[in-house]
Amino acid sequence: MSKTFYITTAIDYTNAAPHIGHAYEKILADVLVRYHRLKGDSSYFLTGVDQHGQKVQQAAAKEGISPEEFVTKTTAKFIDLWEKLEISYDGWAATTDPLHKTCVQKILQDLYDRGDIYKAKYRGFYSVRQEQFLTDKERGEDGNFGPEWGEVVELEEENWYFRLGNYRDWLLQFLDSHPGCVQPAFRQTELRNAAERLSGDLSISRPKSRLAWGIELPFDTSCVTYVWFDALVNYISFAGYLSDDAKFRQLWPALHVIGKDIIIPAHGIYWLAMLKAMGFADEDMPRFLVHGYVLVDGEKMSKSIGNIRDPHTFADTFGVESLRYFLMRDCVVGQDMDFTDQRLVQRYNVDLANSLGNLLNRTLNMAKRYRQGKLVRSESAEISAFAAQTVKDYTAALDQNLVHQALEITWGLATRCNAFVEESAPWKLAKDPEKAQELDAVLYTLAESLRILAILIAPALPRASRGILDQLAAPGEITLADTAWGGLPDGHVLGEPQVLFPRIETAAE
Ligand code: ME8
Repeated sequence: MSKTFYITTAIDYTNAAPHIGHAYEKILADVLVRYHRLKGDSSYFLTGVDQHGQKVQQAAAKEGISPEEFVTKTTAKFIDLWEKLEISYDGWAATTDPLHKTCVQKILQDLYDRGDIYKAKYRGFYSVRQEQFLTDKERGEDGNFGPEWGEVVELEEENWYFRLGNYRDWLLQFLDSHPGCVQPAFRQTELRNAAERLSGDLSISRPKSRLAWGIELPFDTSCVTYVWFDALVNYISFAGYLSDDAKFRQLWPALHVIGKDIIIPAHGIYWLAMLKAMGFADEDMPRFLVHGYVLVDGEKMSKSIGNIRDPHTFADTFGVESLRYFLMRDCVVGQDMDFTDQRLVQRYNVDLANSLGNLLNRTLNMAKRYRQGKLVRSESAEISAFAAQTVKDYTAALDQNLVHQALEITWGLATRCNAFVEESAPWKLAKDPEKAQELDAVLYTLAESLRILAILIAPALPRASRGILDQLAAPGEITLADTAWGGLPDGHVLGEPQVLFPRIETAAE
């Protein structure tokens, strides 16, 4: 059996409700996994929630409820949203799951037994309000810790450390010999630079006196595991590591889809070093697809600015697929995008309502009017060649995870077909009995192009894809191979035209 395409996303903190940035990442991974399914690859999509840690403990305390109760409540919000947005995950990684906890503890015990974890005293500045040690990075321009940290005291604490520094040389050698391990390439360069500066080890424990909400260390019950050490393990614990060897061998290694803020140091340094320490070979290291940020009106979303966007609102106002389409089409994979309501509506109206929606509607209506919906097989060689090239370019883009590019290429075909309608003017051909064959060719070409378009949009817009295939009365079970020209047989009767993407009329429009 060939290897499975195993794709994961970051697991979201459950200290607050999901926002549009979380939605972007999950939709991106969803489109990629749906593409692989369309190709017929065996695939597995893991997503989930990061339920432990100080942020959750604090948020729960604020509401006066237990962390368990709090995470159950917030986790439900993520699950609800993913259902609404049709995120088709196969596995759900929630870090309070006993399977995960056991795996984290086994890994810790093993690293401890091998001498990769040791105890040491740490003395440093500690923010009582934020409940965290501060480093020089947190100092303001005047060299002091700013008022946002509240009371800062010098504190000595005993903690457990992972010998991260021992893996620096290996990491550099690994990154140098594996170009393409991090996409886009400039992120790999940044990671390499950070690895070069790496010094010191990683504190992987927190005393329960300060943080009780976490996975207990197997060799010291007075401490819990540092939340990142716990969270990163989800990618393997939920893939069968140390519990289901056959599953793990089938899945691993993964493609990790993550945001730009968590490649350095969490994934690119801690995670790779952890895997190396656990004995993973170089060829079993994961790959990373690092996406940018969704900005709102040019700004980072934050509670203090009050510009956090709730994906439910967009999905309810404009429809799930307009949101999926906008995020995937407008965000160049790897770069930031600016999210504005106006651009969402514009994208929808121009690409979905006008270009694709109109093409579908015109084609079905003309076929109905001139031929009672019945097709005669013949075609424009130019358009069928254009469609074949589109499929080729689309595949090349998606094989490199470039979803925005694949959509742009797909809409190239829709645009070409709309122009073809104008050029061939079926309404004129219909008036001339001598042009009957020409008219048949135009109608078949358009219907067949629409069938191919429906397949190409399936990963990003599964509902619209089904809707188009339905209206064409074409088979709903599709694979990428079905994009070969000629799927609609001679004499095929198309279905009834319906408006798939009604225009969104807003004051701004
Ligand atoms: O970092 N635009 O969780 P998180 C795009 N629990 N992506 C964004 C974003 C934005 N505005 N804001 C956040 C964590 N993200 C950890 C991960 S993985 C073992 C543990 C992305 O809820 C962010 O980059 O803060 C990350 O990939 C994901 O959302 C979860 O962020």
